[in-house]
Amino acid sequence: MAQQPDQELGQVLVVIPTYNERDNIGKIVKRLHTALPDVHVLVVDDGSPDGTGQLADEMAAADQRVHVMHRTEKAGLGAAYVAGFQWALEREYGVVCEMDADGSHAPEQLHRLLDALPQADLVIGSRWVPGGEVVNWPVQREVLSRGGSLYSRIALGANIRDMTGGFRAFRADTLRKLNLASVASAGYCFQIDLLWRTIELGFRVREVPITFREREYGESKMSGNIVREALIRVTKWGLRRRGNQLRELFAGKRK
Ligand SMILES: Nc1nc2c(ncn2[C@@H]2O[C@H](COP(=O)(O)OP(=O)(O)O)[C@@H](O)[C@H]2O)c(=O)[nH]1
Ligand SMILES: [Mg+2]
Repeated sequence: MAQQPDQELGQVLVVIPTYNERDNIGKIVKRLHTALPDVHVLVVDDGSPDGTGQLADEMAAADQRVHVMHRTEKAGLGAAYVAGFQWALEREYGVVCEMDADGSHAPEQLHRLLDALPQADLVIGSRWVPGGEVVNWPVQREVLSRGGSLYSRIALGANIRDMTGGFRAFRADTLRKLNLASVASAGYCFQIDLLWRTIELGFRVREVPITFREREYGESKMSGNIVREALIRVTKWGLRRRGNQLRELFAGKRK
């Protein structure tokens, strides 16, 4: 099993956003460091009322590989990741990963993503490619996830199966080009937003199969507002893309 993707790519940081994940955060970081002892972790906590932030502070005090960012209020997964990525890009990390705190993404499979990164600029841990799977997920969540990916694929014309997955490895140099300061997607739409920016800039995106497992402890933060945000934004991006295609077509005809 690879410790690092490639010495050339540099130090790996895994950003873990948390909101009320007290029962999960210790376990997940322990599993991560058992699988990949050299990676660093940044927990981005939005002032969890259940004390996740304090627990993360205790973990950081005992382990130099663990860092914590405290934010004052629950502002969505997207905002937490943007802040975490900016923190990473101000430091010497060569690879920046996304992973949920709740155990849905297996740290033992992170090496699959890292192993593929030498041939890519972004690697997505994918539920919907051959070899990928979901375990214990309620059927309505599977329908929502598959449907969301399919709709986004058609609207954006992107050849990616799992557009909404949150188990990812970016080269830091890819993230630097994505204009993170302009990302306004708050919820899970953030995942589509970043992927779309990456594709539009012509970066290489690869999917590797993962097993996604529904959480055992704590609660999902998925909501109707999050779904609506994604639907509206993806539709807007898709229409803009079609508009650009039409403009190019007419410009070509006039020549
Ligand atoms: N910092 C922060 N983390 C969040 C927020 N919403 C969700 N998360 C974290 O994002 C990850 C995925 O969220 P989860 O609720 O499990 O979503 P689901 O897997 O789609 O049901 C977990 O680690 C959550 O704690 C938020 O508003 N702020
Ligand atoms: Mg989850």
